Amino acid sequence: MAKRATKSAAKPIYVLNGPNLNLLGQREPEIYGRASLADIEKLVAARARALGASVLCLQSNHEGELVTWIQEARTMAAGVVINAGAYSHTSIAIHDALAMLDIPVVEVHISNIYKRESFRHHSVISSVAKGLICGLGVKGYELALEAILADISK
Ligand code: DHK
Repeated sequence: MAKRATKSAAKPIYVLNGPNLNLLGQREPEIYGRASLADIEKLVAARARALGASVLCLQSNHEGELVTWIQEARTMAAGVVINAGAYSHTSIAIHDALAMLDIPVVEVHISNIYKRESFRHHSVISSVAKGLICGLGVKGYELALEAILADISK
């Protein structure tokens, strides 16, 4: 049991959000809901604290910055929750960076991408994620965090 606590508490879970997610709450609320990114980050941090873990929440509209944080996660993070926004559908660079990780990665989408335009139906990063949560709104971030903590406690 002591080992479990140390494992999850030692390094934060990175919670990475990609382009346009800084405007959550204002952006197409009928699709993405009314919670702001700050609300989500507070929610996830509180859930992590309750579970004896911590998170580092980062958002960028720039692909390269996300790649840099994913590379950093190789040594600095215990796991990665990622909503890469539109880059999920296009970014081989983010795919390749995630492929280098040997920590659990869970992909999150607030909306159900399969109920939307066909260009959103394929994610190029799902193949390098442990799992994918989509369509469950902001709850998806908490569920992803829980899945990672369960995985690293095994
Ligand atoms: C967020 C985005 O910004 C879109 O580009 C994706 C995703 C869906 C979401 O549902 O969180 O297609």
